[in-house]
Amino acid sequence: DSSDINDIQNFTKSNFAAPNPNYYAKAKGMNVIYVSLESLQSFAINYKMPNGQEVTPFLNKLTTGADDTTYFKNFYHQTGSGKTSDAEFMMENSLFPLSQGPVFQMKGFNTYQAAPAMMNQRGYETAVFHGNVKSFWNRDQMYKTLGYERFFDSKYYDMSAENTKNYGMKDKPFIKETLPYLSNLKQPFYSKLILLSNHFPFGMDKEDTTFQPGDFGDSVVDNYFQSANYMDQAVEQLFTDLKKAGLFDNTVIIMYGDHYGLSENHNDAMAKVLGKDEITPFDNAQLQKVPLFIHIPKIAGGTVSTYGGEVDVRPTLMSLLGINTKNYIQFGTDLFSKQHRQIIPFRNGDVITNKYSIVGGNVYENSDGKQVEASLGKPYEDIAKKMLDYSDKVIYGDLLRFYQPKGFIAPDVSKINYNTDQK
Ligand code: GP9
Ligand code: MN
Repeated sequence: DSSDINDIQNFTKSNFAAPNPNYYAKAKGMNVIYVSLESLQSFAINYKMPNGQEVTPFLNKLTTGADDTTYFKNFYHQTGSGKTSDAEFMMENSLFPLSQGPVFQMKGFNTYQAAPAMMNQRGYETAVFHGNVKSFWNRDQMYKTLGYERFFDSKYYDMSAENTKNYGMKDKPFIKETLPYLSNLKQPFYSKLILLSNHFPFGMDKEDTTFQPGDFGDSVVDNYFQSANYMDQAVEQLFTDLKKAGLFDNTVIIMYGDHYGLSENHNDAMAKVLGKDEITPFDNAQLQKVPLFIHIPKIAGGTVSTYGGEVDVRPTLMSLLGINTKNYIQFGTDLFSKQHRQIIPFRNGDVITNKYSIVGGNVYENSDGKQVEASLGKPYEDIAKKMLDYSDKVIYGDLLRFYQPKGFIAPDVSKINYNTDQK
């Protein structure tokens, strides 16, 4: 009931991680672009094919700090069955997705205090770009609820046969057609680009790539490298285009892999990819790492080893923008904060910390994968369970109806209409 919200607020407030002064407000007033890299997993970053070719040469450069970019190498996806949309949900709300069913579809009419609404009330224009029909994952409803003013879906793109594959636009034509829309937004803007090419079952049309697929005896795994490489090129193009458009130096760019692309069904081939005898449950847990890159203009980057998950991104971004979220109901903490909590709950009950991976009730040391006493995991499992339970209460009880952070202005959903301004 509504009294639960007080307990939950006390919990999230007491777990708030004070911002790091070296990062706080360093991107105040800047544009924001999220880029969902689809199923890119961290193993592909800096991976070399047996013939020596890098799969993601552009992203690999970013891991060295190129273009003022910070790379989080111990970052995990926390999605459930809502896949891409679950990742989006975490990024904008810092709440967990549900253990049963996609929250975008099941709770599209709830009250949220989401990032698009927070930015919109601060004078930001807010927009999503995605080359698929707007109803997929109930996005057209949920985006309104989250406060997005504009949704550039497939209607805005040239969805001809050569431009599309699988769910929709290929990444290169998508980026190309997005740039004019993006540069015409009123600045500052808060936006997100959802890529599609690196999606199961992967692989590219012949004319779109010269990258040689893998030879690991599993066509899904083999083709994964090809679409990851194609996406890497598309992202490089995005960076080049943003520079040309004069946007790069006043825009924070957050790029993330939304969830795994290669399930446990592909473990035989993955063992070959990683040069291991087999993929153990511990290895499989590490394969849930997805890359997180944050370009912050004029802030030196590089690779950091902080442990975190998708739920941590919103508090991180808000700190960069100089927005205090202490009074928000959120379950993540700022990845740049010295107080960042390195406990990552997953919807299947597993938990990863900076020290341990707790997988199926067994506890392993992250450093060497050695199994240790199960009781060592208990305190982390308890905290993780509490976080998930509280988040579920918020969502199932629609509890944000009863709590509004000071200064937050709820979006006027009745004023949002994605049908009016077509290209
Ligand atoms: C569909 C795209 C892919 O629009 O976001 O969704 P996924 O299957 O990865 O959840
Ligand atoms: Mn996805």
